[in-house]
Amino acid sequence: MALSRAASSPSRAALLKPLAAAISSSLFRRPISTDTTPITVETSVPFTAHRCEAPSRTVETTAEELVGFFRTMALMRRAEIAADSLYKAKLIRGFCHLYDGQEAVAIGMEAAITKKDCIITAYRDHCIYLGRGGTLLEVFAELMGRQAGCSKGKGGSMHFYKKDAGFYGGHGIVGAQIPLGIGLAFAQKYKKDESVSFALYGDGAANQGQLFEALNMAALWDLPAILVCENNHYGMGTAEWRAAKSPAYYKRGDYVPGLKVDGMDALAVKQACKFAKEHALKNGPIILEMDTYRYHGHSMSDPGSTYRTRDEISGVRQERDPIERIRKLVLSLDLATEKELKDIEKEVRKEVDDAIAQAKESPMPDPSELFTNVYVKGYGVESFGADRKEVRAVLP
Ligand SMILES: Cc1ncc(C[n+]2csc(CCOP(=O)(O)OP(=O)(O)O)c2C)c(N)n1
Ligand SMILES: [Mg+2]
Repeated sequence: MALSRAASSPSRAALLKPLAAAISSSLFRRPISTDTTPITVETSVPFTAHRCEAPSRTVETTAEELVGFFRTMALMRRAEIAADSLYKAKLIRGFCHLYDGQEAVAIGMEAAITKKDCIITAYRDHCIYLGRGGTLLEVFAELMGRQAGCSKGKGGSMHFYKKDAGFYGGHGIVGAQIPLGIGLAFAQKYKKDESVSFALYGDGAANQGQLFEALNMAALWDLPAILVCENNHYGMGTAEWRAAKSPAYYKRGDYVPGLKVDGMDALAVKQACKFAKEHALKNGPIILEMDTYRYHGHSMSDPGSTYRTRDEISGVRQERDPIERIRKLVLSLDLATEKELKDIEKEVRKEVDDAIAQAKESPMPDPSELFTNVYVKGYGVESFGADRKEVRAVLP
């Protein structure tokens, strides 16, 4: 299997360099995922800073955290691959944007913050939702338009929310979530609740005017806002170099500090988000540019190979894959065996399959529920079937 071959390559094992000299031998190793002995690891790529001091490349972690990262990213990856199959089987309809390749951003961010901190993102939202504690059942039920979905089957792929965990969506209009995220930060500052808001957007969205308007207000009022540009280097079929005069997105806030981060390294993401949270609470907004990559096309209608080469995609998989990097680190630190990691992958595969089976059992929303939480009541709105003739529901 290509993935395990890549994992055993010694040259790539050097991508993340363990600093700790005294690493426990396998004989004395505690059971995986419970060992909280501190381990220090140096990120392979330094941070590049704009108008701020870069944080240290030395990141503190534990076996528990690293194996947890591996498990959660493997689960996210598996879920996205399964969503691809469900889409092709026509069980998921409409829009669907997958996150495989970008998992380290979601999990590194979560490792640095709490659920009191808010997150808002665009339409590539399934794994952000899982990172906030959403369940696989809620994900697949929502994707297939079922009642057990996180938006009761009425939002679909682009409209996942989990307000009880500070997740405010799931937005389809490119860039529109950025001013909303700044609004969340405004509320946090107003209520003095010492938490921050992460507004995620893509490299394509970074060229939009509303980002700069929102940044101005955030900086003017020192709002605790962290703007995360997930730079996967492509918009909708357009390479960043065709769309952006300056692709240094971390610098594009001008007067707003920024940091460029290896977004394929979960520990670098964690370090950057921890730094950004402290910065934002003290000084106001900061931009984090996460250098990342998406393996799938932009959406399900994009094969993803017309504007980039297959070699480029397989090169990233071989050299920078976020899951393989953690696998190599865990193995090189002797925190788990290859078999233990393979077993984790088997477990998550089963979890995903079980969630899909359960989601299929969930009924479609009742027609009487069609407008609930969608339209304001009292306007007599009617909904028609696919033939556009038969009225299926009327708003009370
Ligand atoms: C205002 C607006 N313009 C255009 C679109 C169509 N559109 C959807 S995604 C996208 C590209 C965005 O790329 P990027 O911000 O890099 O995010 P990525 O898809 O790479 O995560 C475009 C043009 C839209 N949804 N909204
Ligand atoms: Mg992009």
